[in-house]
Amino acid sequence: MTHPFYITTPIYYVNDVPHIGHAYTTLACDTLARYKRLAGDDVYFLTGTDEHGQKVEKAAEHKGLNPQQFVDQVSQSFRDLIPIINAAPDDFIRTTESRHKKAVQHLWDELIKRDAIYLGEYAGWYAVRDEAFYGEGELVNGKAPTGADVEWVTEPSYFFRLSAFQDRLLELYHQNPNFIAPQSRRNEVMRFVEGGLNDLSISRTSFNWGVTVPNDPKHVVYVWLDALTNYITALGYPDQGGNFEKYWSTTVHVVGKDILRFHAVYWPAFLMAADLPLPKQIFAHGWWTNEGEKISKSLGNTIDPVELVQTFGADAVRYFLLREISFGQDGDFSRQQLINRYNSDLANAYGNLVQRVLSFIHKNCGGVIPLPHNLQEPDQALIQECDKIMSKLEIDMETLAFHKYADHVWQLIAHANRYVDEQKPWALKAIDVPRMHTILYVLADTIRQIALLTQPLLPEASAAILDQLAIPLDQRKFLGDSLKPGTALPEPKGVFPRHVV
Ligand code: ME8
Repeated sequence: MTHPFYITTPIYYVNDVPHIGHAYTTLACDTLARYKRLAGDDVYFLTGTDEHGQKVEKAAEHKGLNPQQFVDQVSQSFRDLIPIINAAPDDFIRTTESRHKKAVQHLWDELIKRDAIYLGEYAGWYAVRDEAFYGEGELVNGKAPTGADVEWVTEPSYFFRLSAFQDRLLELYHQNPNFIAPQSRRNEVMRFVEGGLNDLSISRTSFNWGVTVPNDPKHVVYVWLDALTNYITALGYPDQGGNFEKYWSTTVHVVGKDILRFHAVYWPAFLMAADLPLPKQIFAHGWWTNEGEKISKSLGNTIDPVELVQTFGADAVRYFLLREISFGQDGDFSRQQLINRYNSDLANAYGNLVQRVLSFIHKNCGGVIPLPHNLQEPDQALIQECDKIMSKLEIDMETLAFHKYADHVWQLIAHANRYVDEQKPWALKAIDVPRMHTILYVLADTIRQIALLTQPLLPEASAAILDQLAIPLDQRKFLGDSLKPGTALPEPKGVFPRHVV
C-alpha cells in the first residue's frame, strides 16, 4: 500500500554559505526520502532557506548589499549544494516568496481570531545569532546559554500566549511518546515545559526585514514564527485540502538539537492555537565537531561540503556522515576517518565483492547471468539472510537509525564475501561448472539486492552496480524480480577506486 510521507529539513539561514551541518541534515532527510520512495511510499521532501530577520539583515549590510539581493545570492548557494550532495527534494522553499508571506499572514490572522495574540511591550535580552529571546536567569556570564552575544531590547511587541499551552503540550508528549526523538531529547524538552512557559514575543519593530504584521505595519513577524510556517506553506496552506490534507499528519521534521525547542514547543503550540493538526514527529540530531574542536567561523574550521564532495565523491561523504555516528548523537569529523571508512567499507568490502563476482562471471560465463542448479545449504543461508534483512531495515529507517541500516547491509556484504571465500567458485571451473554457475547466480542476485538496499545511502554507486547487472530502471524498487539467467551483462567496471593516503 502506498503511504504518504512528508519529511522536512530546517530551512537554513542565508547569513552565510552552507557548511557541513547543513549538508548533514539534508543528507539524512534525503536518505530517508529515497528509502521511502523505494519502499513504494508517496514522499514529499522539503528543504529551503530562512531569509528574514535581523541576522540576515545585518549580514546583508555587512556585504553592502540590499537584503533582497543578498538573500537571492546566498539562497542560490544552498540550492546549488543539493545536486552536489546528490539530494533530491521535491520542493525548495524560500521565506521571501509570496506564497509564504501569504501563509504567515493568514496564520497570524487565525491566531488573532482565536485570541492567542496580544499587544504588549518586550523588555529583555535578544541574541541575534540565535534569533532568540532570553530571560535574565538564562544568561551565563552575560551571554546566551549558547554562547551568543545578547543585546537589551525594549520595544512594543505582540505576544503569543505560550503560557496557556503548558498542559496541552505535556499531554501531547505523554500521549505520543515518539513525538520527540530521541528519548533523551524528549526528556529535556519535557523538563523545560514542566518548568513553566512564558508568553513569547512574536513581533519586532526595530528593523523591517520580515513579513509585515497584518494591520500593524510597524511590526514584522518574529523570524521563528515566520520560519516554522514554511512547513505548511509548502503544502499549500492556507488551503487545507490537497497536499496539506494528504501529507501534513505524516510529517517528520528533522532538526539539529540546538533548534529543538522551537520545533517541539513553540511550533505545536502555534498549531494548537490555530486549531491545526500537528506533525507526527520531531527528530533532533547531534552536532559535528571538526577533529575534536567545535566548528565555528571564528575558529576558521568550518568544513566545506562542496570541497569534500570534489575530493571524495558524494557517496563517500553521504556514507561517512550517516555511518560514522548514530543519528541523534554528536560526532567528530576527521578526514582520515572518512578515508578509512571509504577504504574498508566501500572499496574493500562492497567494491571487492562486486568486482570479483562480476569480473568472474564476465570471464567465465560468457558475460551472461548463469543458470543456477540445485541449491545447497550455504546458498540457502545467504538467500535467507537477504530475505530476512528487510524487516530489520524497516525498523532502522522508522527510527532514523541510519548507522544501523548501514551496519545491517554491511553484515550481508560480509556474509556474501565469506561465501565467496568458502565456496571458491574459481576452483570449480575445471571440475563442476553447474555448481560454479549456481554459486555465481546466488552471488549476483545477492549483489542485486544489496545494491537495491544501498540506493538510499549511495545513490551513484548503487546505480552503477545495478547498471552492471542490467537491471531495468523499473526494477529498482525494493525486492524487485530475481535475475534472469541468460541476461547479457555489460563489461564490469570498478565502482569504488581506492583512496590511498
Ligand atoms: O537554525 N553539526 O538555521 P541554521 C550538525 N533557520 N548540524 C549542524 C551544525 C553542526 N556542526 N551546525 C549547524 C536555523 N547545524 C533556522 C532553522 S527551521 C524552521 C529554521 C544544523 O542555518 C543546525 O543544528 O542556523 C540546524 O539544524 C541546521 O544546521 C540549520 O541551521
